[in-house]
Amino acid sequence: MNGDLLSGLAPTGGRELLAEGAVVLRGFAASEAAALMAELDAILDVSPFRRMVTPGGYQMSVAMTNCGARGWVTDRTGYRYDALDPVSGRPWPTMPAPFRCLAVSAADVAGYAGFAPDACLINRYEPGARLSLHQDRNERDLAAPVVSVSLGLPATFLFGGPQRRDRPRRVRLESGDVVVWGGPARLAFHGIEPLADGDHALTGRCRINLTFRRAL
Ligand code: MD3
Ligand code: FE
Repeated sequence: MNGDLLSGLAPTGGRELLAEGAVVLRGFAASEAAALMAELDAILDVSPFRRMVTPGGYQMSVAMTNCGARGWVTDRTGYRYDALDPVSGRPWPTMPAPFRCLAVSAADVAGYAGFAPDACLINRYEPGARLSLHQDRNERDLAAPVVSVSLGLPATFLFGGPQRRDRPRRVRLESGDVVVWGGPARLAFHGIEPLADGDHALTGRCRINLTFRRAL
């Protein structure tokens, strides 16, 4: 799995090895970004962005929604994947084919053939919104990677280690960048610094991040 990337060879062809198991594909989604935003509009008609509440009782600054057979939700009772959107009371919108194809091909390029995402968490950052350091461990199969797609305003991603205390590296993610997180990077602590204000032709005054996961 992940042969040449894990063996320490120099990255080639736009693949940039951030750490063992973390592969950046700069601009991989750039040519499809507008099509992805059009699909997002249809998702939002059914399951709009909402700011969820953490188990600790804080409202998140990032607004979220989902598409796919499962969606990630948080409320006072905890974090989980759910087949139903608690706002609409209906299933999450189907994962559009252009979303799925992009995620599967990015995973394939990074060495994860056969990635079968069943959940896509969609995050919206407005100026000042941030995501504090956390691990993603609500997924049943931690051998499957997570694929993230950045759209709109740039952000500073914080990439830490396996322990919360590990000092994070700062990585700038721009519109069209795709990152595949697997192997030892899958359980790394990570976050997003408060979004700087700006205006982007694709999204206006926000950043959108799609994360594709195998939840079940
Ligand atoms: C590394 N999202 O949704 S994407 C998240 O930009 C999340 O919205 C951030 O962290 C965002 O959980 C960062 C990059 C990312 C996503 C998931 C990961 C990196 C990851 C899971 C494991 C390790
Ligand atoms: Fe995360």
